[in-house]
Amino acid sequence: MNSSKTALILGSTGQDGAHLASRLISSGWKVYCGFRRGSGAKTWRLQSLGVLDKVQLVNINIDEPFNVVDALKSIQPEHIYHFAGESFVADSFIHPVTTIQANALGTLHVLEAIRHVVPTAKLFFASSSEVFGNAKIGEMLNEDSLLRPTNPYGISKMTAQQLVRMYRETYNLNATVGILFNHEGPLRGRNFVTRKITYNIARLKTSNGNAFELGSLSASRDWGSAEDYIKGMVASLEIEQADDYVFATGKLTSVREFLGFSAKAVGFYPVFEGEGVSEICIDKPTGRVLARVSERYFRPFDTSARMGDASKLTKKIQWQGSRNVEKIAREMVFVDIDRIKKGITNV
Ligand code: GDR
Repeated sequence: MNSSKTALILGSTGQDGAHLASRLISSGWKVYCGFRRGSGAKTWRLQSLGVLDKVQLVNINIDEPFNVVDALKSIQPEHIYHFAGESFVADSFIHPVTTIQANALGTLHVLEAIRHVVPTAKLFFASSSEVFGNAKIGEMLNEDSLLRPTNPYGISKMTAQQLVRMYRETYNLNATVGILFNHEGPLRGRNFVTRKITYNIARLKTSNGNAFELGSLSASRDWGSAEDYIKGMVASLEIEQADDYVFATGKLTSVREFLGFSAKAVGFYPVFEGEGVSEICIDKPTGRVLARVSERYFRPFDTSARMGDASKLTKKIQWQGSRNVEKIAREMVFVDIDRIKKGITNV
């Protein structure tokens, strides 16, 4: 038990923050959950994991440098996990300035505050596979791969992770970078494609509702489990020396396949007909249309399929995922069915 240790999670109201808070609480940490004013209502994730009354909620806006300084002075955390900022890639085309400000400048504020207030604290910074942009087909991406982001979100994360490295090398901060490939679970927001699919499949299974719309069904991602990745993040901060680590499964799955897994899990028999924007997903025995493609969800420029090589992390902490993508889809769709049955519609 680490009963005397204190952790601060910046950006604690999202999927990762909630899983992390739960994990740290169960290991005896005192946990401060930073959230931005306005996201106060989004404590449903912490609540659903049963930790809302076990953590200390603290209003921290990383856009305000002195706000971060004051928070670190009063909390004096030993471990800091930085998840705060913008996380929806598609929106970053619409809000490029906000994205760069929140993710790049916000991270700089966090680094400066750590350097001045708690220079011996350990930092975990959640970066993204979007820093790699369009990799070559079949390339396994690791910590040394070329960074060539193709959207404002990827550029903001690349800038932030380079700042973290610089502070590690220049000021000797114990700052670790996690380059996280997509990671999913029932606490995902509905704007991300996996949860959009499992929520809608659950809705269609439990009602006579209409088909839902998706963007490109051929888009592929290296999808892992959020809970598995959180386990790896906590373990990576137990390593004495800070470093960079890729978190990935090394396997690609298309949106079409993820839809298929989710639909099959609840007893549909999904088949795909048509091509491009005319493609539809049908439940074969009933002919019911489950999903359609709509140009509305196409991105100005979608990042190509990328796979990560997590062997560095695996070697260091014997880390490995416990769920494959089919299992993740199944778990998510059944949680969504359960929520609908209980009348929980606002998550
Ligand atoms: P991503 O996740 O952009 O990879 O970023 P998202 O789930 O939004 O998209 C994954 C892929 O699915 C395609 N797609 C759709 N996406 C959404 N959101 N909605 C749709 O209807 C839809 N149809 C097809 C997308 O084009 C894309 O190819 C996630 C986030 O968690 C980031 O914060 C994180 O850094 C990266 O993963 C790694």
